[in-house]
Amino acid sequence: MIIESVQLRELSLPLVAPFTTSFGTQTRKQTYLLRIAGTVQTAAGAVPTVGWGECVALADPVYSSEYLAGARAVTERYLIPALRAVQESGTEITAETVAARLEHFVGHRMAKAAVEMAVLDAQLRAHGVSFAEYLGATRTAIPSGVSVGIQDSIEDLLRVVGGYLDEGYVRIKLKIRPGWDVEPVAAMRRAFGDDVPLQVDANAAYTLVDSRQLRRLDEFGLLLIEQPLAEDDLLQHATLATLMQTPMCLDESIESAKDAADAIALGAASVLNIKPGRVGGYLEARRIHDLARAHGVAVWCGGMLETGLGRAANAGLAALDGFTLPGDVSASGRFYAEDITEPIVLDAGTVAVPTSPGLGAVPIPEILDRHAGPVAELWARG
Ligand code: OSB
Ligand code: MG
Repeated sequence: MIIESVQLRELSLPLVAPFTTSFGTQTRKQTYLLRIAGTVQTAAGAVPTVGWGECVALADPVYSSEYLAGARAVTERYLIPALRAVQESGTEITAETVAARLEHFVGHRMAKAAVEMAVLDAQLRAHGVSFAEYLGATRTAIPSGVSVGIQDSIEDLLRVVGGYLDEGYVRIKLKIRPGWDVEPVAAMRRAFGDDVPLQVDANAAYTLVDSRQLRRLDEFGLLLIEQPLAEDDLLQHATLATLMQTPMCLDESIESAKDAADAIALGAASVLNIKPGRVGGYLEARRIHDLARAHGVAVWCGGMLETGLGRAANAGLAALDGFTLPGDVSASGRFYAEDITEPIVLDAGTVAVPTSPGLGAVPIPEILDRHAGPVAELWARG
């Protein structure tokens, strides 16, 4: 495409309830959106287009080293100027080349992913192609799971989970940490039976020394345990996987297809959580899906409390064949009383895969204005 402008706008949305994980409690979703405008050459001529990207970095560097203000800074100072230099040298920017053009900047995958997402959205809109179609997905709806934060009491947990099951969510993921692991899982099984698809996510809160405690989870027939150990503990995850029956799943440890290949080769994971932002974008996410599928490793789509924009895009990705487990792509209402797009809804335990061009969602201007800050021009029309 020929890029004419790039704008950035910060956004802060209240959560319907606090969300607690082993690394902290969130009461608001803070993010920024990128809006990239330009033209794309198609068979019908030059088509004006707009694309949206959403950054999944959390406000603080507690899930990964990235954090929102850092992602914004690297985007303003390095990523957008680098793309501008490429275009001004006479080379066209395409969604498929964004990652390569930014590769010399180390890390900052969530920041890069937001840029690629916006270019891809703009490009696909101009061509009239949906995200799912572009990625090669064929499913029209995806089963929807829900990630349940750490609660103040078992009683609260059972009430919250009961509500989600009543809404129709087909899989429950419990956040765990030392002191909140076997007891809530056992209570879940007592209250709702052994047939509810159930998994746990530790967000790197344990060490191998805790393996005896973690093994106690084996008796509950969990689908998987997600990221019990630290980000860089691939080898230790491989060891833990031999000590437990519960399938080992990695989230934080996987930042690229290369990481996924290493994890599979080491036996550190038999399941992967794929989050497009964490791995630098939807194109790398698809490569990880393809790699895992070739190895017979199941994948599912994780979430980062995305707004309707990221949620719509995730639904497109999760429609690929290899996403054989329900993901954390839940309805907008799971986190937000008011989403910035038309809300993503739950229908008989599934979320529809958007079919309109691009991501399949756009911000609603009046709602965005209520929750967003001023527009920053990162690449002004000129
Ligand atoms: O580990 O999957 C995680 C949210 C923020 C950071 C990390 C994680 C999560 C979730 C929520 O579990 C997933 C969602 O968006 O529903
Ligand atoms: Mg996780």
